[in-house]
Amino acid sequence: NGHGSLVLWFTGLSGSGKSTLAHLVEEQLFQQGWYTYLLDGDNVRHGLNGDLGFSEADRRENIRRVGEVSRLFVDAGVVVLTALISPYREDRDRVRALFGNDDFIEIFLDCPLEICEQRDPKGLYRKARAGELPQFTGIDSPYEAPLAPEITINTGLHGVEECVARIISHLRQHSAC
Ligand code: GGZ
Repeated sequence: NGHGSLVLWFTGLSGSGKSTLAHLVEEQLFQQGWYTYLLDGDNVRHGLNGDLGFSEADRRENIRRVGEVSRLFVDAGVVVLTALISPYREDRDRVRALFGNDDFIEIFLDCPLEICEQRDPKGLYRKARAGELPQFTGIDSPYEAPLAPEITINTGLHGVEECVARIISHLRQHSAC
């Protein structure tokens, strides 16, 4: 698009680092002078998507809405960062289709389930394993890894600062931001 705004679409399991990395990347882009906005699954689910749960249909609607909202922000010239599990490939690809070729950057946080589960910052995996949290992604609900994401980072192997640097460097190389 004309003003250089775009979407950085983070996808990955719970605990893979989406919110953490999206926050830090946003900070850097903001310091570089971009208007930025972070749509975090956790927050969006309290307001806009407060009516949605974690069934397949609700997750798909969650992604669809955040995709449409992202488009509005990009139209307004904002760099949008989204941090949603977004487990279904088809839904992510449908969002991608809302944007120009260079305006949608899918960032796959490829972190082994075992590591996400070890981190378990909110104790959700433990609950899911105990059967207290049904339909938990990676346990009894699917996650479909992207086939051709613009960026893949194994957040189990690299520290936070290195992950941020890799994303920023990709954007520079593609003179995206
Ligand atoms: C996955 C769940 C679930 C279930 C609650 N499955 O790590 P978190 O806690 O802070 O982030 C997760 C968040 C996932 O919401 P999303 O909107 O990103 O999901 S999706 O894209 O699939 O629509 C997790 C918490 O909500 N959470 N129950 N059953 N994550």
